[in-house]
Amino acid sequence: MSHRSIDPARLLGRIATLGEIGRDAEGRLVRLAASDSERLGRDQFVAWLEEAGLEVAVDHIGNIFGIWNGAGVDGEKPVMIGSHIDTVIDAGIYDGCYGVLAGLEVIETLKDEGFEPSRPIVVAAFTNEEGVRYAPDMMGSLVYSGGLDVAAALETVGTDGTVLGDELARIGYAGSHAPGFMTPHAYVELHIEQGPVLEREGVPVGAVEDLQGISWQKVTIDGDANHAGTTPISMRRDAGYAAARVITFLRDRAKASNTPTVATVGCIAFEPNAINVIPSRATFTVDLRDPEEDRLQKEENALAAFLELLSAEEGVGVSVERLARFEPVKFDQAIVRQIEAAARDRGLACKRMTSGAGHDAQMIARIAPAAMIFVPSHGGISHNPKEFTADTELVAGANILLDVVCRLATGELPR
Ligand code: HGY
Ligand code: MN
Ligand code: MN
Repeated sequence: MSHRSIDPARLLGRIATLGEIGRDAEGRLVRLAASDSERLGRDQFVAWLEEAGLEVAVDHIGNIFGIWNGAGVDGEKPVMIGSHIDTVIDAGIYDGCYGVLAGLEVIETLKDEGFEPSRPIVVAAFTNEEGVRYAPDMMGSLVYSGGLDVAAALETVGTDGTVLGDELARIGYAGSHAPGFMTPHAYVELHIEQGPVLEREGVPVGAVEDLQGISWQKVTIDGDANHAGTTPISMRRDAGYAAARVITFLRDRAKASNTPTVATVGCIAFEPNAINVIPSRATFTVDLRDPEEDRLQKEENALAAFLELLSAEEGVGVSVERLARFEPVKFDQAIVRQIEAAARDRGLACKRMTSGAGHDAQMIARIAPAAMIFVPSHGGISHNPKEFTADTELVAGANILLDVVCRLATGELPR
C-alpha cells in the first residue's frame, strides 16, 4: 500500500533553522515566551505560514494560527494541529517546535498534492506553553479553551517583573482575534516523548491516551539573617537549611511511593545570598505530578503538613503561592484509535501511553476531541540541549500525523 509522505528535507531543515533562532551569548537556546528571541522565532514561523499561502491569524494572547480553508469548506469546524515554539532555558530544538513544524508540513504536503479536505486544517503555535517566564504553563491554550480569562492572563507578572500583555504588544503579537475564535472539530499534537519509554521498548510511535495532573507552587521560607561564624546552630532560624529539608522530604517521599508520582524543585533563591550570612529567606518552586488526581492531592496535603511541622521545628515562617494546578486529562479514544490504525497501516509498532509532561493538547481537550502522537526521545532526555530524536523517527511521526489528519479532515469515521 503506497502512502503519502511529507517532505523530509523541508521539515528537518525547518526544525534545524528554528533551532538556531534565539540562542544567547553562550549559545544556549532560550526563547522564553514573549521575549525578543521568541519574537524572532514567531516571525520565522509566520514567514513560513505566508510562504505556504495560509491565512495567518493571531489572537489576544498571541496564539498564532495558519489556516488552510481549502475549497469551500468555510464555516466547517477545522482539524487543528498544534503545539508551541517557546522554550525553556538551555532547551533542545524539538520540544514543541517539532509538532508545530510537522503540522505546517502536513498542510503543505496536502496542499501540494491537491488534497481536498472537507473542513479547514489549521496549524497553531500556542503562547507560553513552558510557563518558565510567566506561570502557569500551557497558558495560551488554557486561555484559548476558556480555562483562564484573557485579561487576567495578560496581566500576569513574570519572573523578571515584566507584564505579559506589555511584552506581547512590544514584540508585535497582541493579536486581534478573540481566543477560541475557532472551535476545532478535532485536535492532534505531535510531540517528542521527553521520557525513556519508547526508546527503551524499541517502539517508534506512542498513541497518548492521557496526561498526568500537574501542581506548581512557590514556597517562601522566612528565617533570620545572622553571622555564619558566631551564631550557634541551636540559635539559628536558617531558611536555607529549612528549604533543603523540604527538597529531601519531597524526593524521599516520591522515591518511596512506588507510584509514578514525581516531585521537582527547579528554582531556588536565597536572601541575602552571601557566603557568610545565614539565609534569612529561601524562595523555591515545587512541581508535583501524578496520573491519579487523588494521589496528587495526597502529595499536596503531605507537603502542606510537612511545611507546618518544619515551621514549628525550625522557627521559620512559611508561605505558599499556587502557580498552576491541572487535573489529569483523558484524550479522545477515537483519535487514539486513528493513531494506532495509521501506525499499523505503515507497519510501525505503536504503544498507548500516558504523558508525563504537560501539553497544549490537555487544554484544547476541554473544547474538542484531542489526542497526541509521541516519537522517541534519545535517552529520555528533554529540557536539555542534549534532547535528540533521529531524523527517521521524526519523519515517521510526521507521516502518522499526516494520515490521522487526512482521516479527520475527510470525515472518515473513527476506527
Ligand atoms: O511542564 C511541562 O510539562 C511542559 O513542558 N510545559
Ligand atoms: Mn512541549
Ligand atoms: Mn517543554
